Amino acid sequence: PWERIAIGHQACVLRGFALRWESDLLGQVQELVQRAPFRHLRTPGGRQMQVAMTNCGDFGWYSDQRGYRYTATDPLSGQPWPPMPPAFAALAAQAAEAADLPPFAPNACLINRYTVGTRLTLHQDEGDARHPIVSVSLGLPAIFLWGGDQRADATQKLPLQHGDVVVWGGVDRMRYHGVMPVKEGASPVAHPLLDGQRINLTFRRAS
Ligand code: MD5
Ligand code: FE
Repeated sequence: PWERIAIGHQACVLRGFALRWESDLLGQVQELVQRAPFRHLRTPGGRQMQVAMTNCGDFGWYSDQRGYRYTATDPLSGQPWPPMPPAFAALAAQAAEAADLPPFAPNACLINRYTVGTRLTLHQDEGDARHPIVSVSLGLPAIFLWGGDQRADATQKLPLQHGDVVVWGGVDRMRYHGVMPVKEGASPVAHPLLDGQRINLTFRRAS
């Protein structure tokens, strides 16, 4: 029981799409963060990010004073990022299919953690725009800011809830976007990982 809502030419929200994977996703994230803990990365400008991050898959998104890039190993441990759990890859592939996009096999999954008050300022994602991005929202709701191809373009506010999946492809892939400060609230499901937090999984193809 999920619903598809078009939000652009090649972007859509799949409301509730991740709910049937809920317990699998939460269990896997909890295991992953034991091997590769959440941490606050630094932007190339030297600022510590409010959102805490970790990764799984062949490549992980990383940022420090030297710039941002995808790495095959976790700089914190020197070990490869934990493998992407099969349930993650399956969810991302099925979401792309539900969005009528070509087969999508992500090799990078960025895991973002937002506590109350945390926001993500307007930015543009780099990367291979031939491949879509699939993003999964878990825990506290958030308001996603969706802009245009220029930073100064007007933004739309898009509420995202626990279990929602958004797919961005093609012409919509390089639009500016961000997340408004996450508000306090009761998590829609009782789980230690979601206590006062929003978790976002972002699936990409890195080279
Ligand atoms: C989040 N994360 O909710 C979002 C979900 C990030 C990030 O933005 O960079 O980790 S992914 C939202 C996204 C990705 C690619 C394109 C567009 C939005 N878009 O064109 O709007 O933590
Ligand atoms: Fe982004």
